[in-house]
Amino acid sequence: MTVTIARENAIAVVTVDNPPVNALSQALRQALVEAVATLDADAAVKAVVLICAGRTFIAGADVSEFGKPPQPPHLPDVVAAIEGAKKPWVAAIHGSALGGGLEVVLGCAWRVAVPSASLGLPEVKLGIIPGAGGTVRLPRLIGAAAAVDLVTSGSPVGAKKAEGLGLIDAIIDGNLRAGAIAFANDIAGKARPQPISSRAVAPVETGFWEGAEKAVAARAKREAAPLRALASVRKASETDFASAMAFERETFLELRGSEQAAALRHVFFAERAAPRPPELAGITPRAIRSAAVIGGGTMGAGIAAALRDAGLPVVLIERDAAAVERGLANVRGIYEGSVKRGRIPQAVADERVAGVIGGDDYGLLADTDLVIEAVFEDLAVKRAVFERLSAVCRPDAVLATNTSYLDPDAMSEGVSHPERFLGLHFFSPAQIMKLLEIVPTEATAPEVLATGFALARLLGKIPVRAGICDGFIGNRILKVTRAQAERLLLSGATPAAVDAAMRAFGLPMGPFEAQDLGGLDIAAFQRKAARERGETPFAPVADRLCALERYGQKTGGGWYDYQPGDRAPKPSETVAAIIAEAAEGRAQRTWDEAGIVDAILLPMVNEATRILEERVALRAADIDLVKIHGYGFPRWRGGPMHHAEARGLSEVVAVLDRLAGEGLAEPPSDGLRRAAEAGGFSVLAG
Ligand code: T1G
Repeated sequence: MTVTIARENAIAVVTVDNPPVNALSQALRQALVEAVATLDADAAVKAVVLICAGRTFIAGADVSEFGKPPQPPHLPDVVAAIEGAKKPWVAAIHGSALGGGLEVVLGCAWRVAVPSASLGLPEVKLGIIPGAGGTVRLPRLIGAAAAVDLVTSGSPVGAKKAEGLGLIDAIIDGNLRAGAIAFANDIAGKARPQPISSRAVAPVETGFWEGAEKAVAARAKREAAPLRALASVRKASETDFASAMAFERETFLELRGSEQAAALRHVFFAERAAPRPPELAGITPRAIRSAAVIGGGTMGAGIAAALRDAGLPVVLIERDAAAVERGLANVRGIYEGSVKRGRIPQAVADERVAGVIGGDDYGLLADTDLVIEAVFEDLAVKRAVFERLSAVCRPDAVLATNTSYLDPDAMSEGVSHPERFLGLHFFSPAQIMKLLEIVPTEATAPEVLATGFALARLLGKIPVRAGICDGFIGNRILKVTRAQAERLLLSGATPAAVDAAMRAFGLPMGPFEAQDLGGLDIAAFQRKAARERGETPFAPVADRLCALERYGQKTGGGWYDYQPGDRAPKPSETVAAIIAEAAEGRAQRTWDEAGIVDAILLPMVNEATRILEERVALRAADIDLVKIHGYGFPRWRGGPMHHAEARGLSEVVAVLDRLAGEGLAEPPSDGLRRAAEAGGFSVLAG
């Protein structure tokens, strides 16, 4: 890390260089305080430009320091030193000024940025609030309403919007350093603006805070930080600067040590590790300039939209003209929905739809870089598709299957140049769900695997490397969860009680509601295939429901009954009778919420540990990402594996042993026992 001071006549340029994102490490904080003292003592310096080397301005406090006691100089003191400097400091922003980076900017007398810059206070996404004056100076500079939006959403604003808010003073076109020096020369002779800390917050209209609290609570749901951030902005608007700073700091330090902050930090680092499997270090991916999707159903259309949203031209192939038209209609439907929800303007939707060419001629793919198959989940059908692709696509074209359950190794047998084949398992709706399970076969070349990860980055998805097994990572765990949920029904729980408990835990919906939404027939199809393989999937009630063609919402009934046109689940007497019959002779017990969550969550962790031991997943944190980004597991709990470690794996083993003793769960795996002895899952990772 370096902080260098250069002189451009009367202007001093302080350049911060702390790769990769100029995070405010203790050493950098110290160097900034020293730079203030040095330049205050230099009479020839009339103004100071603060600029950063590398790809971005200061991206915030150093998150890797969060688990340790804060070291002086603390960031509020650094910001105060800059604000109190004898010479006016000009922040010159490129890339992102985030968190503590924006707080440093607020300590400067002036602020300029390039057009592509962004500024934000993302702390709430880490389960904390700004801790160096962000909630106190920001409302003093841009008003309470704009400050509330920035602080409680954690979302950055672009330079143009920032200028409109008064968050920056000017946008610098062209070279930032030269532009900022020119700006500094200009202001050097002018009266210095009143320090933000000594300004008052413009009054808000009656009822503003009550309205803001309602809106933030609705958006934050169970996450604590957004409402605490709102309280800090309100305090800053209603009290003096020093009292508000003390309130903010106290709140920041309290949240910094919270379970939610630890969980969100875990996810932050997990999301940055997953896209970099060690085996791909130094491997260059193949270029992806064009793509095609085979199959225009829900998944195929969703994948086509995800590719279009990333700017790729797309060919959508179906078996005949009518099917092509249906596929294109599915793509149009996706974009019409986005326009209706206000996600994108009509013109953007039109442009994206226009970028999808439909056809039933595989010859259209002669020069396509990437082809993703999303046809019916049948090995023979898929093999036929890849035989046709092998005959027309370039030998270096990457061919991928979106299969959820079939074996990509078996599928690759019909593929020419099998090194260019892999699994890319999208989650529905593919244009929205962030998770992409990337499944190499034994033959997949490293640069082709790297191409899968490069595609994920291009699509803005979270990639997780998955080994081959039935259901890879996510769906393999889902099968265990569904079987476990039925075990609870046969021992006295009801679908409504199980769903309510899992929703109270933080899931978007419980296992039975979810099946009714997605359809019970899909899993029934998988169980049929499993039974043909000689397996014995446990689903006594689901089997009965499917025999009655109770597939869920789409048939007016599944685990619940539904009134026509009403998606609200109603407890079903038919289902209760089937459960009672299936439970005949089984021990019954009462279930409270905590007991239900244990009986669902801990077997999930147990199966995830087996997945880790079998190297189907590279690391426990990857499994957390699969559950969070593929199945809605609450991010603020960090994922099942983080949650289990935070609870204590020895306790997890003890509870599972107890449930197993009652025949309500599989006993803990050897791996889980080893991880419990070692105090964490890292003992199992490769
Ligand atoms: N601290 C430490 N390391 C960080 C970091 C940070 N704040 N941000 C990123 N990294 C690392 C990351 O782990 C990765 O490391 C590399 O930089 C590239 O990251 C007092 C308390 C800035 C938009 O929340 O949003 O300030 O894996 O892959 O896609 O009030 O990183 O390469 O070894 O994400 O170009 C507030 C978090 C902190 C910003 C760049 N700041 N970072 O995205 O690269 S709390 C944040 C980001 C705070 C104050 C409070 C993004 C980015 P490695 P990357 P990117």
